[in-house]
Amino acid sequence: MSSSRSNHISRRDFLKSVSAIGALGAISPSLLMSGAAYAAANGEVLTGSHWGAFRAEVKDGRWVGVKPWEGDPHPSHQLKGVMDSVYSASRIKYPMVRRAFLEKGPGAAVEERGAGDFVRVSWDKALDLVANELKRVNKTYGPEGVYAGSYGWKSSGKLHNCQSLLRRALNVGLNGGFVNSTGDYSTAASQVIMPHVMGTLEVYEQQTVWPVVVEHTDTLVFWGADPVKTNQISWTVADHDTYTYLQEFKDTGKKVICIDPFKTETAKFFNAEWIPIRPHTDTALMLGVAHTLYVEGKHDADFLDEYTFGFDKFLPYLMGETDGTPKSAEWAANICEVPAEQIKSLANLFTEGRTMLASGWSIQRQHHGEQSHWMLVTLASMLGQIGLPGGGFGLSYHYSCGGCPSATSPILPGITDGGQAVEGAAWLSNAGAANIPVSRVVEMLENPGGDFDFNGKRAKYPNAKLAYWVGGNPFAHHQDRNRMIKAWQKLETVVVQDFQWTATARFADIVLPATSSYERNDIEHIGDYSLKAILAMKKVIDPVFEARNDYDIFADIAERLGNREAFTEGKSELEWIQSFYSEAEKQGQAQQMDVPDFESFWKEGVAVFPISDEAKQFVRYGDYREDPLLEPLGTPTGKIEIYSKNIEKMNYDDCPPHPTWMEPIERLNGPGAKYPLHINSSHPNDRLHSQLCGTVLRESYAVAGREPCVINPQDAAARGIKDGDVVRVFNDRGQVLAGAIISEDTRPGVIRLYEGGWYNPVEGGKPGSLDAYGDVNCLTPGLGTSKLAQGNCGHTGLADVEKFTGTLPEVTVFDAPKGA
Ligand code: PGD
Ligand code: PGD
Ligand code: 6MO
Repeated sequence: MSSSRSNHISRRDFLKSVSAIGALGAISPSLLMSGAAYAAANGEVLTGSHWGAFRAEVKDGRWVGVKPWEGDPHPSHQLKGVMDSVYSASRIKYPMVRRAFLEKGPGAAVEERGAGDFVRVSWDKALDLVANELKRVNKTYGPEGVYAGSYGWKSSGKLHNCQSLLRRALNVGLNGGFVNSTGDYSTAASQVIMPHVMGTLEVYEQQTVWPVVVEHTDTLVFWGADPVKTNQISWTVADHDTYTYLQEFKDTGKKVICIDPFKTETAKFFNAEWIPIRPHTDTALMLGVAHTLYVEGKHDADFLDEYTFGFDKFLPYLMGETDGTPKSAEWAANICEVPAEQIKSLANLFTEGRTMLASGWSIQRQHHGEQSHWMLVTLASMLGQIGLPGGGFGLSYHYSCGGCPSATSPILPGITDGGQAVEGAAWLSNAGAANIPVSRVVEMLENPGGDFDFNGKRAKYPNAKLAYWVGGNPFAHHQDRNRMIKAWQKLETVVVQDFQWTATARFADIVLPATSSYERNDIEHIGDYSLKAILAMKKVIDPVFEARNDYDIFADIAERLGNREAFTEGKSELEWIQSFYSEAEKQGQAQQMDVPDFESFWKEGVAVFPISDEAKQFVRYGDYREDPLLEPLGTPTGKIEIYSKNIEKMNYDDCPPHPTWMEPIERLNGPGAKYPLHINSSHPNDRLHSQLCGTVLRESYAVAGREPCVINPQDAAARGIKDGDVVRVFNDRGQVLAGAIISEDTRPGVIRLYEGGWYNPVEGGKPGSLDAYGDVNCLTPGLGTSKLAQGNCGHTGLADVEKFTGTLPEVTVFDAPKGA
């Protein structure tokens, strides 16, 4: 989960302005009555979501058409799925309770979770059950009994942020008595290591802007990054401006290299040089390039001297003096399967002109994932171009249109969860009584009271007995599904609030139907980085079936816990939206920006902000390069840390104090590899994680009704698999069915099965069951990246594949459970 830090307003800033917000208590009655805030029965409504801003066409109260906002230069093809998600068969219609739970109480027949036996109840009954359970668990097990670290890609919008709303309700209702989570599944390893190395997060920060890259970069390297695919969506409302610049770069005819086991959309778009690296060996390849630079005297010794710390401690490792193994091109070639000659020519090419090393995040979402981005920074330091126009490295060109110049725009605050901003990571809050690294949730359930390490600290796993999940799908996003199913049985109560019958909802005891973001009003930025506009996310249609807004659900729960007023602060939906807008307006006025008043804005639906010439020239680390003494980095030495004394002090066996090649627990052709194929579980081109998997979009990509699995022709031939066959992908952790696509797009030894396919166990609830649709996380391992970051290793894992010859199980997961 990943808000651009530039978008964040800390709670402190927010509180400073509370008096101003208070002053807008008097909202003009004409506005509240104008109908602008209510879904129109007929006509067109401008609104937006992760997929961009769009106009929804409404007929007789039904959403019937969608067309992109005129300001979107490259609308996502997923928009039609967005519309379909509202009416899809997988929609949750009513509050539902698992029968055994309803009849026998919390903890009853937990092994039946996932079997789909639900009973419809009234909203009142459901809310009473939830509130009573929260109280009971809090009273019985104390402030660490409720897990509300609920993670996931919820919907855009500054008010209907269901995760903040959940924690806000528990803050006011249980006095903060709940367990929270830290970090995210996207960049867990990088966001912990980068502050040690660069003094800042990197992953959610503005890049050297695209106009500078287009003009100055000679070689653009996408290292495990597919910006054409992943920039379709944003954390706020996608602007899609990157696509214009990708085209501009392409038009220059300059060199683009894609280092990736898969021939990506980006590689195809640029007709790039494709280096089909063996997965999980990027650190070795980088070391091979670094070694070549050093032995050929092509490294920038002056840059290393002036701007970095600890190269002298890293060098003996690079040269093999500390471990007897020089990290030569030949050494690297043996590991990463890129020929030594090619590694050497990369070293030459990178020094010949301006080189931008643009990395995605898959290479840190793997075992020892901390090392790859640390080594990337080290390599960029040896090239000496950090802080020069078009040179250096970037960790966010592929995400939410990072690198698009930022407009002169005010920043919207949003609903708060009641915690304080965390020092050094202002996008997190310290709400809650305890905290775990987000992807350690299964370990927490397995090992309450057990120790865990995290970034230099040691803490104990809390004893959580109730989990409340909103806006996320852990039965899609978490690894090692079968291990997870067993761990889930330790919970006495599971509450899930969603608008889709996800696998997570199916594994719940109490299921509450939420509205989609198209059934309520909200406000959001367009462009995480470009901040190019503020959008009124207007309600398109009235809530379907018995769906209710998360806000109203939590207000009712807060009331049952005794504190509705503290939750709502007496404000209506529109009053909240106006309060956020007015705060932005005030900022804008203080900085001489031209910000329309709220009434005009809401009527217009969007306020677009100008982009200055200065913003189009931004060079990341330009100021540091210019004056390293006056503009030091936020690291202990004020420099780029190739060696970290802080990490040295932690003394972790799995994260040494300088970037190091470390064997992951399993990798293709690695020592002791038990299975012959690597599973590439990258992000889907046709949906957002699991979102929209239950929509018409699936018709365009499913193979034999299942999630597609791309297999190289050599691997397919060796197993007698043909295009369109149903295959079984399996390892010791699980087994899934998928539909085969035979293609050279994936290198030999690597199969691709996107993350986010809906988990459809043939025997619901039973660990080890065959998954009929294709949830890749049945196959991936659940361990942490290292003691430092404890991130997820979603991209790690080996398996085998065979043609499926048994009786084909039906795919049932895209319909609601029986009777629901
Ligand atoms: P989504 O499918 O987006 O996945 O995991 P995440 O849990 O974010 O789930 C969001 C859920 O929120 C959906 O079920 C949606 O219906 C629901 N929702 C949306 N809006 C609302 C709302 O307003 N209210 C409520 N109540 N619910 C709402 C994503 C995670 O997966 C991420 S970010 C990454 S980077 C990881 N990637 C990988 C990977 O690369 N490889 C593997 N193997 N595994 C991964 N898992 C991670
Ligand atoms: P992935 O697709 O997982 O995306 O952004 P991230 O960069 O993590 O991986 C990018 C590329 O890395 C893929 O082409 C994959 O083949 C390659 N790769 C995998 N393993 C290796 C390896 O070991 N070495 C090398 N060199 N390459 C490797 C994810 C980002 O995308 C995130 S976190 C989120 S939450 C968003 N999710 C989506 C989404 O679900 N769908 C779309 N369309 N767009 C998204 N954008 C965001
Ligand atoms: Mo992510």
